[in-house]
Amino acid sequence: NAISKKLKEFEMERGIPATELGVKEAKLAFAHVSFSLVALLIGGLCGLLQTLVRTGVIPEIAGIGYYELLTAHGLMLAIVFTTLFIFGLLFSFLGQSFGRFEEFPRRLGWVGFWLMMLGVVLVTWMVLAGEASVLYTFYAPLKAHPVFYIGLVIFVVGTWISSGAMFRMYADYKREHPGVHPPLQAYMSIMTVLLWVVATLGVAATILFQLLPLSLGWTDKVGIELSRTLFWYFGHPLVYFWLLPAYIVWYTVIPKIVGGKIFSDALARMSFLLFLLFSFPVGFHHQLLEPGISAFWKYIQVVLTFLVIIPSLMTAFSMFATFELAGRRNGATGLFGWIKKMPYRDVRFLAPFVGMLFFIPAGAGGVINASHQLNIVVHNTLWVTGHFHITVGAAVALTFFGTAYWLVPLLRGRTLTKQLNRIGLIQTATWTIGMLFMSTAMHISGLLGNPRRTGPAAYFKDSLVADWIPYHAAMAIGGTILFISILLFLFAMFQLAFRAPKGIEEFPVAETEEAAMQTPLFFENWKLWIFVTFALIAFAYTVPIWHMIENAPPGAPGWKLW
Ligand code: HAS
Ligand code: CU
Repeated sequence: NAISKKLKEFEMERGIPATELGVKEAKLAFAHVSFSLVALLIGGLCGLLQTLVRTGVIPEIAGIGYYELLTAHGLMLAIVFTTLFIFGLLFSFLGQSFGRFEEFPRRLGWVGFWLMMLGVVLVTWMVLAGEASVLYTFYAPLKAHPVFYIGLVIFVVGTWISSGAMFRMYADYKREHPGVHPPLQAYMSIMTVLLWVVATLGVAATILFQLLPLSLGWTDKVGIELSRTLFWYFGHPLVYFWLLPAYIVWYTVIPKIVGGKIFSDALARMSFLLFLLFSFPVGFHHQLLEPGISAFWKYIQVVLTFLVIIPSLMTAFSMFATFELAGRRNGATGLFGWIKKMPYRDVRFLAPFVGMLFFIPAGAGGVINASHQLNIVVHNTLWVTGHFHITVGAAVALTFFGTAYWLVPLLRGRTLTKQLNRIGLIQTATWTIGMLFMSTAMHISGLLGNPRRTGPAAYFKDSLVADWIPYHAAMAIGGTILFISILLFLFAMFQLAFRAPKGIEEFPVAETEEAAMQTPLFFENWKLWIFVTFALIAFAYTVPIWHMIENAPPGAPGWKLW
């Protein structure tokens, strides 16, 4: 047809593929991205409905109340939307880096995709049927239907198979190019999936050995502290699994869009390496207020938490450097002259940039959370909900939105038009306003003691907590604006996938600045880094987990609270 003919001509002319991504690779990536958008729609709708139910604007319908909606909201957005979008994006990065995939890894990619879909269907079915109102953390001793856990396992196995496909491609490239650094985007993508695979070992352990047997009735008690510890061993690196793909875009795509270069290849690789090393031994910062873990081990993991902030600070530094150098190339002067030179009218830049702005207070909030004394004030309040809506819900989500505006047309052989770019700008603005309303209200009312994950309660009318009511109104308003933003986004994506004019969208990848130093080859020493990663995990977890098992209370029966 016309488009492939045009592509062919283009390829002939330049002697290279029109885009490094072949048609088959694009199909695989688009399958992931398009289903991630379905999850975004369902998850966003459930988010809006749970706010309205909690605020008392609407009643629960057909037995689907606050906890069912909140569970679906969390799972659909935090797990399904993110993971599918990320795998689609990483397959695109690998296609761009390595060219066409071999038949075998591409097949694996499809097997992984379909297993993920099967897992999602089982999990969603159970949640909507009211069999698994356990929220996205499915904490013990809450007990869901076995099919819920089986769905989760199938989903995770799917991701492992897709990750295997990626490892295979990376290894093939390294074998064929000895002594060379694989492209930066490929290195970062592999680091991201490696982080995911190591992290999911923990959650797989608690599901397979604790929660599923409990749910099937094979055991009648569950060790709560151990289960939560295995969950957070996964749960913290999970947040970096969301963040790192956004960072790949910040490091490698944004410089191109602002007309600059990647500040430093070595710095970028090193920050990702540090994420691998320090993402795992920090899960206790989610359990600071739980008994059964000694203060010493909490302290150790808090120190390590402060270490894992460093690669984010490196990223901030690198972004400022990129912006300033690009600005100066375009004639900016002075310390802040670059601010006037950025392409704010390009959604591919604006959305991720607003995400970066959100990430400044979001990161500061994380540092507050990690400080034990302050955690006592904020733990289990809406403050934490505010924190993760400006991390994953703003910094990461906005980056993914901005990315989708070039990725979706690229995968579909179409181009981003002026009008759709303008819709993108409006959509970014609505997301920003909605999120400002919602997350500010969450942070403040959290400080006033407003608990998270608590259904509509009669005590709201109590004069003691009447202060919270205006904040709930602000959250409902913010949530509504956010949902409108999602609808705008999905409209634009539909147009970009099926209606926009055909053509070749550029895959924006920046070049690197003239390097002050060469990237050291030991960054490629995977055996060493995986060893150090597991050594740090063993250091931070062996003794406290041993204490948990040795001093374990008899265990708790599973509970179904709904
Ligand atoms: Fe967090 C709870 C600590 C980062 C997500 N976090 C959560 C939960 C989620 C989450 C989902 O220590 C709730 C889990 C649950 O359901 O219970 N978090 C941290 C720390 C960081 C952090 C120390 N979190 C994230 C990221 C997330 C995320 C990233 C998702 C993507 N978090 C915690 C703690 C808790 C917690 C406790 C438990 C709370 C409790 O009690 O339950 C750090 O990684 C943050 C480092 C980030 C920075 C910011 C760097 C800034 C950059 C932007 C530069 C801007 C530019 C633009 C260049 C230091 C890179 C400039 C332009 C101009 C014009 C100025
Ligand atoms: Cu964490």
